Order: sequence, then C-alpha cells, then structure tokens
Amino acid sequence: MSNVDYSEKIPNNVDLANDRTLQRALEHWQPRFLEWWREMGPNDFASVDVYLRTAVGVDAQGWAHYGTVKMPDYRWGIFLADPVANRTIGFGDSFGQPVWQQVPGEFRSQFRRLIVTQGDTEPASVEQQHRLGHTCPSLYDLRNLFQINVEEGRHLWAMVYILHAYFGRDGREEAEELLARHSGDIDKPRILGTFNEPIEDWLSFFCFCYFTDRDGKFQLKSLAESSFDPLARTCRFMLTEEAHHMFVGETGLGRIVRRTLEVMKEIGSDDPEAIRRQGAVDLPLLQRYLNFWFSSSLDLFGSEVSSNAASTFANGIKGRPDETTQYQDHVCADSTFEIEVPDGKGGVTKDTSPMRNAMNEVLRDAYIRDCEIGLKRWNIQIKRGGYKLELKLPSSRFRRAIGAWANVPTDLDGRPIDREELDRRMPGWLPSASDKAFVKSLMQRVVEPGKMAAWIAPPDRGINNLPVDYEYVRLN
Ligand code: BYC
Repeated sequence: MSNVDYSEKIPNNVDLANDRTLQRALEHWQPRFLEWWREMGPNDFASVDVYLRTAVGVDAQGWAHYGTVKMPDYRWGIFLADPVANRTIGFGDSFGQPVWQQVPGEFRSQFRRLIVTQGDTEPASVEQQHRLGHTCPSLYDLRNLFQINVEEGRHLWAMVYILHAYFGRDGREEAEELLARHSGDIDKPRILGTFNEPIEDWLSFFCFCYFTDRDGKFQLKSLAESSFDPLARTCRFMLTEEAHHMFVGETGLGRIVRRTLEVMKEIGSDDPEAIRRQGAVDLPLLQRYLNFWFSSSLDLFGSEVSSNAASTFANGIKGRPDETTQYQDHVCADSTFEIEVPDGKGGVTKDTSPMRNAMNEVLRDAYIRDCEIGLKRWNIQIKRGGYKLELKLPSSRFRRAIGAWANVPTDLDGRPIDREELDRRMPGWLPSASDKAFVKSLMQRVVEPGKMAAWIAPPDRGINNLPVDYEYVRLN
C-alpha cells in the first residue's frame, strides 16, 4: 500500500489504474491543473533545475526522496497514508462505530464544503507567492519557496482526488472551480480572507509560513481525525509535508532576528533608522508584520461560537487535533466552554457556550499556544543580545474580521477603544506604507550559491545534509 505507482500518468497509491472512470476524470483535470500552474505558479522559473523532495511512498523511507527536477516535471500525485486497521470513529455522536469508507448522504454537503475550503487554500497560496522567486534572498530560500509551491500544488491534488472519487458530478464541478477562483480576484476571490492578501515580499512570506501554514497544521490535524477515512488518510499524509512549510517560516523569521541583532551589535544602536541604513529589518517593523499576519490568520478558525462547528463535531466530520490522545471526553454533549465577548458597551464579558459550538475557539486557543513557541525562541535571542525589546503576539481580539470581535476596535492588548483612537493608533500597529516601501527596497535577489541578502542570516544547515552553499537552484 505504501508504494506509489510512478508508471502511471498520475502517480498514486490508490490503485487508480483499476478505476477507469475516475482515472479518466482525473486525467481530464490534469491538463487544466498544468495550465493553471503555467499561468499562476512560479512559471518564470519553469526551465530551472531545483533540488526538490518528491514523495515516492508514504512510509518513512518513501516520503522524502530528493533530486533535481524542473518544476513542471514534478510528479504531482495522489498519496494517502496507510489505513489503520479496524479504525473507529473517534468523536461525536457516532463515537466508537466503524469509520466510513464512503460519505454518508446526509453529511455530503457539510463534507464537500470543508473539502472545498481546504482545497481552495492550496492553489491560493501558490498564487499569492507567484512572483517571489524574483527577489529571493538566497538560492537556499528560493529552493524552499519552490518546494512549498509544488507541495501546495500536490495538496490541491489531494482534495481534488477526494472530490472526484467521492462526490460525483458536484465534486468534478468543484474541482474546476478550485482553478477558476484566484487570490485577490475582485470577481472570484479565494474563499478565506488571508488567502486574498498579497504576499509581495519575503518578510510577508515567512510570516505567512509561520502563521498561516500553522492554521493549515491545525485544520489538517482536525480533518485527519475525520470519520470519513479517505479524507483522514489524505490529511495525515499532507501533514508530513506541511511541517517543512512551518519550518521555513520559523527559521526564516529567526534568521531575520539574528541578522538584525548582529547589525545592532555592529552599530551599537537599536535605532530603527540606523538599522535600516545598514539594510536590516528593525524589530518594531517586524512586530508590525507579525501583528498583521497573526490577526489575519486567527480569522481562519471561524467564529468563536459556531453552529457549523457544533454540527461537524457532532456528525464526526471534523474533530480536534490529536483527538484520541489529548482529550478525555470525545462526545462533548454536556460540557461547556467559557469565552470572552464584547459586552456591547465598550467592555468585555464572559459567555458560556456549549462545548461543541465552541470547537473553533478550542482550536484557536491551541493554535495561539503553538504560535507562542517561535516568539519565545526569538525573544531569547534578543535577550541574549542584551536588548529589552520583546516580540509579542497581539491579543486574539485585535483587528478581527470574523466572529464576536469582528470590527470591534481594540488595542494590541485587546482593550476595547473607540474608533477615533483606533484610526489614530492603527498605523503604528500595522506595516505602514513607508515600512512596506523599505521592505520592498530590501528585496534584491541574491543567487550566488551560499550568499545571503544583507537582511537575513544564513541557515544553520542546508537541505538533506547538503552544505548551505550548495547550488539548490540552477538558474542556467
Ligand atoms: N474568511 O461558523 P463560521 C491551509 C466563513 S490553511 C472568510 O464562523 P466555521 C494552508 C465560513 O466559511 C487551512 N470567510 O466558521 C495554509 C462560513 O461561510 P459559509 C484551511 C470565513 O464554518 C497555508 C461563515 O464564515 N483549511 O491549509 O465553523 C498555505 C461562517 O463560518 C472565514 C480549513 O479551513 C475567513 N477567515 O469554520 C496553504 C479547513 N472564516 O460556509 C494551505 C476547512 C469563516 O457559511 N474549513 N468564514 O459560506 C473549515 O473547517 C471551516 O470552514 C472554517 C470556518 C474553519 C474555515
């Protein structure tokens, strides 16, 4: 089961060759995908050789196989983690019953909605990163960008397989629509807000990988618990690839902090202007980027109290990350969860929600704790450098567009403030036009093997035990 059939037009471990109808349908979608990749992917780099990881099997030996590939020749395929024998439903009203190999009719539209939402984010991120290759800070980073891009393409394949294989004509239509919506398109935008935000510089890219890909981790972990076994298995395999995307975010931001501290030491100052004159990123500017991407990514969890969340949990469609190992009560029929909501008078009050309705908030809380880890590491670096400044995540009430705090003006600590104060202070909390212009001025491509742009420190090590100065992308 672990081996991937690479002799097929579409590499897969789902025995596609024995389902001619499905195979034909996917082979019909394949050229559309490639056409989309040519138009919306990193196609200015179609002819370059990239040192990429390609899965050749879903077990430990197979999933990280490295070699030099031209991106359009990457073998996008369909890989499901191996089935777990006698797996039973891990949560909700049908707890303990055997998992489903087909989608129950009554849950079809709920499943389709979630799979489409998940699928929509994958090509969206490739579109957002479309032009970043031209301003890479090093060949190492360029290679990581392309690795992420091809894997997001494969994650799109993962969802398209599920739509084609289990949702008939509706699924095929949805698969077409996944290529028809585009990030930031006025008429046909991507479904979730963050995936319509432009990513025009590498600082935004690293923030996106740190915060937004981490939402991917939490959502995929929740879907990996699903009672619909093919969905659970496909998400389990996606998670192995997702880990690298967050690694790129965390180490990218960590390397920026390290370089800034070096510059601060060299010039003996933490004055942002003086740091900028040396071509590095001052920490207050980095903080404003963190504020932007963190607050945007928090919205991806949906409303604090959600009837959608309650019913997907009750119906065994979407669980909580590590449902089996992290929780005692997998049914949550009677438990409650306390949330803080605006009191409508400029203050905060506590509300009690049935646990099932609060599942989005449970996930968001766990996500916030996970986001803290990187900040702790960077703050240790800053403290060791002898500086007092600390990077901080803003409150989860800050700048929200979804849920109880949507459009409620608060400061970075989540204290409700009036709109006039918000308008006055917001420019100091988010990247300003001059911040963005400065960051843009730093985005000069560096492509000599081993060399780094002046605003980012080298990584501790290269990819797959190769040296940092390996020529990860041969630009010809
Ligand atoms: N922007 O009851 P509500 C990833 C919509 S990232 C716009 O509050 P629900 C990746 C919502 O769709 C992971 N709309 O929330 C990362 C609903 O609309 P409909 C992606 C939003 O439904 C980096 C309405 O508001 N995967 O993989 O409980 C690179 C009311 O919804 C937003 C998933 O998200 C928003 N931010 O939960 C590449 C997993 N938030 O349906 C990839 C699948 C909510 O009434 N999706 N809305 O028209 C889900 O589980 C759920 O749809 C959500 C929302 C968690 C997103």
